[in-house]
Amino acid sequence: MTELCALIFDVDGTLADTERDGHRVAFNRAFKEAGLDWDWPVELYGKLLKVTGGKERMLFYLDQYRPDWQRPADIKAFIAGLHAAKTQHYTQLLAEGAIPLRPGVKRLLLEAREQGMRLAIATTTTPANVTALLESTLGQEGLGWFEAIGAGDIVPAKKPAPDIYHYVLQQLRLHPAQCLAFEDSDNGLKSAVQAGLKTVVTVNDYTQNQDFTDAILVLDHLGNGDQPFTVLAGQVGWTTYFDMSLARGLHAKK
Ligand code: XBP
Ligand code: MG
Repeated sequence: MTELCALIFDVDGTLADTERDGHRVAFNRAFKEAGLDWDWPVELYGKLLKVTGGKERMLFYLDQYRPDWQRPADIKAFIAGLHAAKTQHYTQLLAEGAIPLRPGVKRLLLEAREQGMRLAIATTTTPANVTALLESTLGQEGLGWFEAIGAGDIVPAKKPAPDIYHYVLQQLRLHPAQCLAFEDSDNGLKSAVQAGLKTVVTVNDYTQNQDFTDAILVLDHLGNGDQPFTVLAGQVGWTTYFDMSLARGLHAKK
């Protein structure tokens, strides 16, 4: 039987609930600062999340919701500048401690490290955002816990394409069968499953009604000893929180 060697985590929505109170707020600040009349309320942002990647999301917004907005000649450069400002606002928010890790994330990372499990990240978000989140929640050394970090534009096709997982697997020099992935969205799940990874989903407010048929387990969150998870799909036995023994059990399942 293939041994479980690594856990690969998505970032936004999985490690932390970053979208509503982090990315969305940062986008709106950047829009305001640039003198734009664009504004993304909580509900609209849920619809925009269909498109992964901040730059891609802004272009989608213009196409779908602001077709009459007069575009500058170099729209790509304009969006890139706006996105750089958004990243500044987002990393600032995180440095202020605005967004904590989701329940059970730090506990699982610590247990995995203790057992010599390799850790990696596969995300659509900008690398600076990953650094800001890990440093603000795990401290300066947090980034070093992850042996491979696949993020942002390092691959041309973002999730739901499997490219970012292919990249991370290559960095780790592991086969998909040796790893377990953690995601929170249908786009993320598609990406991981297409790369051949067994995937655990922890849902959030934006993703709870999406289709997670291909996940091996769907939970509300990873849980803790004093904060049991709710199983939305899949089998966990008597466990009330996600630990390495559950990870190994799921990985071994046919
Ligand atoms: C996350 C995203 C990201 C963030 C914004 O998707 O879609 O685009 O919302 O990040 P996933 P940037 O969790 O599936 O990786 O603005 O830095 O692109
Ligand atoms: Mg996500």
